[in-house]
Amino acid sequence: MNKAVTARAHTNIALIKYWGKANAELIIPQNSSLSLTLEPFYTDTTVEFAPELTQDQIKIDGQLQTTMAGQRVRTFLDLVRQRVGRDDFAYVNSTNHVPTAAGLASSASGFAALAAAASKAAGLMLDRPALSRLARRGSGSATRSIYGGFVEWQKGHNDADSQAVPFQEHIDFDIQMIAILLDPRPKKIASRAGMAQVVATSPYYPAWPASAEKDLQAMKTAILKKDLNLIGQLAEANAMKMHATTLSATPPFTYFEPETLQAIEIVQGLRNNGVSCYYTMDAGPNVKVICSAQATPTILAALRQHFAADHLLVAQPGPGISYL
Ligand code: 2P0
Repeated sequence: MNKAVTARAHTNIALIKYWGKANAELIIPQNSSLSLTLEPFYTDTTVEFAPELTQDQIKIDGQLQTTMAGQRVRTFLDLVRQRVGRDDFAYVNSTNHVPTAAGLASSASGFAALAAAASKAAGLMLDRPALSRLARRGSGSATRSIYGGFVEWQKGHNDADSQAVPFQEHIDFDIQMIAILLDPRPKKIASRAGMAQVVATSPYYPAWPASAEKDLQAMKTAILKKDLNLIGQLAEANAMKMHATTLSATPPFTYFEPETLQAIEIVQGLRNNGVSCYYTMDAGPNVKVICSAQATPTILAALRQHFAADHLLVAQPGPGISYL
């Protein structure tokens, strides 16, 4: 019997970025990455297979999907159907509690929740490593959203070994993030296209995976030492190395907007005044500040002088996948 299954997945922000694929079909990355899963940014997705349907019916945030976002979901459902040998279609209803496509990685929570809900609705009982590998086929960053806390995506070599592992699920030191929403519009160059262009054309790209692997090892040590300053320094430098590859691509591009630099200057100014805070950025103009809960009121006060209060979102370490 068909049953509706609902899963919740939180988004994650990488401290060591995934940037570039070794295999585009299987989404095997060129480098391992490490992220922090965040509360309260999540996606709830319900999947129900239904014999009466003649095609998948996909709703995201209440909107019936007919274009590209819908196609990625359909392709993902095909993969699930193939695994269990069924050919019926499904209702998918997904609600993002994350600003979609604004650089807060709604594809991470979206495909992680879809992997969990669709596989269970189809009758597959997957453990977390298998769920992580399945989520990876939807979107690389979704691989990590199966787990809470600090999560490492071990790049592996193939479909069977490229998966996330929890590095530290329960964090017992003070770390959080402030996301500065600079631009709520969907981003101009999707991360998928951006990273492909960089891998194909940037003469600087080969330096990236090598440098990221070193950063990852240093980051793991910094986390184990609960050294927030070192975590922040490493994350900031790693993010800027990633962004340097976009300027060296042909044609060159950047995710920076004028306000991005303004936000970075505020963070640097606070730091010069003894406030411990660091920035990271993904494939969009938004800046995320890595800091302690203790320093957050001071940082928010400085940011509010330039940015609207409702564009400043505070996030704490969040949990892994759950079924509702
Ligand atoms: C990350 N990003 O590690 C990196 C840093 C953006 C910059 O993972 O093509 O949407 O679906 O695998 O996962 C965003 O890329 O790309 C991303 P696909 P995805 O978080």
